[in-house]
Amino acid sequence: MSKILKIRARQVFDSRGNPTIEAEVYSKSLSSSAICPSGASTGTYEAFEKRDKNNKKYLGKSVLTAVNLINTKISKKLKGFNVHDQERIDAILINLDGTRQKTKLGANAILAVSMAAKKLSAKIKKIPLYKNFLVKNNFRLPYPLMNIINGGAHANNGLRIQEFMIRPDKAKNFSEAMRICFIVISNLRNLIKKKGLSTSVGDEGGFAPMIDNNEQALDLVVAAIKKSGFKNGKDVSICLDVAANELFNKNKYSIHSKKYISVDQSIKGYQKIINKYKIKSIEDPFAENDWMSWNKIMRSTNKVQIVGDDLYVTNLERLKKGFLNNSSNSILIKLNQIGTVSETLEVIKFAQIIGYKTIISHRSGDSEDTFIADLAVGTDSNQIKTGSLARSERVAKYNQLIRIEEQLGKKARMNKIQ
Ligand code: 2PG
Ligand code: MG
Repeated sequence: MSKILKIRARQVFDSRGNPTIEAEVYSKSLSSSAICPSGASTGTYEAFEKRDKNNKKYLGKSVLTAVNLINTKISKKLKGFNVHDQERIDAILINLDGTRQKTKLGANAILAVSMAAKKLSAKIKKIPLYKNFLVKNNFRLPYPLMNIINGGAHANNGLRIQEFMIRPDKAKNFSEAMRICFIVISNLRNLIKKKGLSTSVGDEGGFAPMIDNNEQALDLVVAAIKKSGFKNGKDVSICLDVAANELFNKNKYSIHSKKYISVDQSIKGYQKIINKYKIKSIEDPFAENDWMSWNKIMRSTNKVQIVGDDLYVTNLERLKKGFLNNSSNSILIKLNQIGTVSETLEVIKFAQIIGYKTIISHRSGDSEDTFIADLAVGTDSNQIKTGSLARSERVAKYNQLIRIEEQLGKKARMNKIQ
């Protein structure tokens, strides 16, 4: 009943229209499938995404070799194993690959199988997926970090900062959090329209108006919050993902304008916008190898959530290094940065032990798969970052959280931000 019978994979497409992998794990009578996401602003230390670089039919982007590896090698190896033993399954996949960054099989192949196994295990146990992770009772819902203006590598408007997000800090429950975000986004749409700018959206569903000045974007967000009748910094907070890897050159950064300036000047720029716009969270303020600057910004503020994404790449070794260096107080979690469900859970557990906030995240190339919504609840993560209230691959995760809240009924509670 719980034994893996076979695994089948297919090439499907992600939200940017690029090929990606769907794996389906079968037991005797049931099966579950999962789709691997894909990033654009990727960190150097992320696990490897395997693509058929030489297959010109898909401009080098197909994943047919990885699909074939699942259908042959991986399926053969995992046949007969207990699907509830996730750690064993993941260990076998890691060993079968045998490389540090999962370059042989591809982390995209490995992760699709790992997630599908986790889903099948829940299905066989007849429990919802969120009950099949770390938390066993007292489930809490995460606060949404909604990305409402897109810039950087996710849009072509020239905005330096990649993501301008809102977090409804005063929401008492998840549905209320969604209502607050809905109102702010609706007002933002009107404000952008009034300025004669386009309300078309970027890769993560946030607006991508043709503005190229961070403060102009921040002014728009503040105005939308105000127009909605909320207090910026109290009811709704502004959060940023700078994705500074993309803005780094020879120890200088071009975060605040196109001009490259020193780290100290960049920190001054951060302090200015933190105070002016009451910013509560900054992700990847500096580049992935610039540990000193992370420590500097941590020492320059104690009010702001500093989030490591490309810095940690959901990797335990890098998180330990960051902890010793006092680099941040929070970590972004992306399954495909490390490549298996078990390793992801290890990182979350360690982060929570050292008092870091865990934020579960989508990728800019994502799919209809809602695994991360359940993962956020099942790991007691404080926040979830999964785009705006637009594009079904983003909204699907929020809708799943609404369902989970409904299922939990009176027992449902929100996580804690502070
Ligand atoms: C990020 C992510 C998700 P990408 O930088 O946090 O928003 O983007 O998937 O392109 O790395
Ligand atoms: Mg990021």
